Amino acid sequence: MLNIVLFGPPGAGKGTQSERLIDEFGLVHLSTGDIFRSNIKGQTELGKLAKSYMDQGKLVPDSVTIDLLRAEVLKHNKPKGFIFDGFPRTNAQAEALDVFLDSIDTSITLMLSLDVEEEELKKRLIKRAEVSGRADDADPKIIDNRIAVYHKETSPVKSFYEQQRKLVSIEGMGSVDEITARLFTSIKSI
Ligand code: B4P
Repeated sequence: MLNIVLFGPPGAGKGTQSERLIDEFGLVHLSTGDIFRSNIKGQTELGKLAKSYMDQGKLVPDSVTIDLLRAEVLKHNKPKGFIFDGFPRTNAQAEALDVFLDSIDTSITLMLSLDVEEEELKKRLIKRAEVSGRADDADPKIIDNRIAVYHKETSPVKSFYEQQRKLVSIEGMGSVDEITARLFTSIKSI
């Protein structure tokens, strides 16, 4: 199986690039952010809980997120592989993902980490707020908080995969097509 963690700060282009990767490589796209947003829309209990964190720019608790991810993976019968978009976001999530994938006889193939300058991230998120209606994109203070949470809780996940020699950093500045081409090159050179 080809299992890719697509990683990066908020607004790095994880969702945007995931769409291109699933088309090219026939992978299943699992975005924890998308799953939470669809639960918020459906007004489920999970959605209400997730919203209370997301609207403040905080991470949804690990226990909830890890259980959700496991259940989503198990919904797919004999997939070619997965793109994990926005997961893992903490070392605890990364460790739990390794243990879980091992239990189903697979593992992460590589982590592709998108590097984008902070000013560019903010610009992209503010622009997306105009069309997305996402509360977490609309307020610069919440965006700042999401970026701070990324630096404190999420960026250490890179070292987790670096120790396993699975980390590949990708220049995330430039046009969507340019970044897609860089990602394709990395995956095809495995
Ligand atoms: P996510 O849904 O993962 O959202 P994101 O990090 O904001 O966005 P992404 O990087 O996918 O950006 P996109 O491609 O859309 O998370 C939202 C929230 O959910 C989190 O803050 C957290 O609360 C919660 N959550 C999710 N997963 C969790 C987990 N595992 N544990 C705990 N909590 C979790 O790009 C952004 C914008 O930029 C788009 O408008 C796009 O069009 C534009 N763009 C993309 N590439 C561009 C380029 N090259 N040039 C110009 N614009 C570009």
